[in-house]
Amino acid sequence: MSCLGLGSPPLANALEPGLQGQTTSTAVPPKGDIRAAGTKVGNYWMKKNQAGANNNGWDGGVLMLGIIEHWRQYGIASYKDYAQAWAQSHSWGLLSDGCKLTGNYHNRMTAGYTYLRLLQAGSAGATVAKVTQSLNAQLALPVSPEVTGLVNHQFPGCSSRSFSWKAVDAEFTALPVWITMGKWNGRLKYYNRASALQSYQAHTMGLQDPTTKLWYRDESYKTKLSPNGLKIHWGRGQGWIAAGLAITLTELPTDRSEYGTYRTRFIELMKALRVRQREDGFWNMNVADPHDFPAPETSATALITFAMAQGINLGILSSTTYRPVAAKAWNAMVATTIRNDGFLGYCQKTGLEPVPPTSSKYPDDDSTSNACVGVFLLAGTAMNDLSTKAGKATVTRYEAESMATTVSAGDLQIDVTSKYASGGASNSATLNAVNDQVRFTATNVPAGTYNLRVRFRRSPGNGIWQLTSNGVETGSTTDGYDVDPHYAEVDVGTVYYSTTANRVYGFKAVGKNVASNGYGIGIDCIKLVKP
Ligand SMILES: [Ca+2]
Repeated sequence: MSCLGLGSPPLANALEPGLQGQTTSTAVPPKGDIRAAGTKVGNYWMKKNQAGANNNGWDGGVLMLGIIEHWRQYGIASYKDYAQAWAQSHSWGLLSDGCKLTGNYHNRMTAGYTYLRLLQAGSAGATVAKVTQSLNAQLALPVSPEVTGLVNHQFPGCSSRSFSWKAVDAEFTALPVWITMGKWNGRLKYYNRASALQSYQAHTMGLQDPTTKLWYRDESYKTKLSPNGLKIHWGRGQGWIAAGLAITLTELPTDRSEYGTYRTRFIELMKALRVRQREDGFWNMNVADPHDFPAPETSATALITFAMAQGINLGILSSTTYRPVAAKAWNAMVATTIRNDGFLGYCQKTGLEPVPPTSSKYPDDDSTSNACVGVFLLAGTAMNDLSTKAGKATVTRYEAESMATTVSAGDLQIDVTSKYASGGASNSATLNAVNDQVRFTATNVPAGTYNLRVRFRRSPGNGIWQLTSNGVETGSTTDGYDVDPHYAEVDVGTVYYSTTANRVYGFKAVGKNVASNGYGIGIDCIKLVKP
């Protein structure tokens, strides 16, 4: 620590403060950055989990869908090898419950997607025979229990009753398998069944809310309410159907008669989700209630990000309208949810509705899952296609824990370690009043034009701060409060430094959220980005 006042470097020209807003960046990163983020997450999972240790049920299937799409996008051999070893370990089969129609439940079909991709890629021993058997067994039923509403149908040979499409999850765990298998072998019956199943969910079961166009997780949620008395539209549930529709619209021939219906439902849902994105870029566990346990939630956000980016890529969604939304969501996930070693956190674990902080399934910093990794990888593939910039951004980081630091009189500052912090640590200032501040000196910052970003900590005791650069207010204010502690990144805007010099970055408390316990400020690093 040292004192401020290391000479008087020239003032930064903070250009157009507030133009982009004190928020997560809405710019799509270069392809290299998108690939790197996905690969970091995927590599960590593969290093920690042997391929065969992943199940072939719905969650293992969703993981592998992301793994195989990451391979299809980038051609990184280890991803294909991993998927193939997993498929071989399960003998290219679907999870069985001991019933003859193995894999007839919607959530036991998902693995078929990756098996098909491996077969199409010429992987040794690849087969979709068991997937085909399952699909045909479902088609061969004299009366489809799904379409007739005969819920809890007991399939021949099964020990228990089941109804495969009672939840919106099926729109992702099963729909892409029906569609891609139909396309691969030209079986129009698969297309027809898929279309009938979704229409059944939309209309007969009434899972698509006619007013908001958001979807209920299952029929029971049509009457349930959040703790605040609002509707419950589960974030990941929206993600399941959004992403399932995006894959369907990618794969289904556009001259199919039901294409327009899928397209309409997709656009309706995307419109509803766009206006419900949080200020920080995430979607909530309950998108219909911003105060229903508002943790950052990676799985919902990744699925919706994928769907939105793919909708733009397909020319279905307006790039002008949706591109900044998808980019903001992606940037929020990258800023908040990836630990330094590649662990992907803030994932709501297996569930069916928003959960409170007391739940072991609450999305916090040590909460990850196989399926969450899968959908994050999937989001990356669509974002990569959306990006028009090759290469990587050049980012110079000035770590708060490494810079000379001062605080206002009577206040405290300390460096704290965190696996999520850039450089493994960040600075935490305990301030007790408005106008208190913490200041960091970056030495010999090269002259140039930069996008200035600040990685900071949100926590229950943090206040609202204003950045100053060499004493000049830069950008607008940022609220450091959140009930769920996590790191985030704010895009301050463009700065121009005419000379190479030391820069003093000050963070001044200007107020606090009514819910906050204090005026604290947590700074991780200053990032100067050259796109
Ligand atoms: Ca740091």
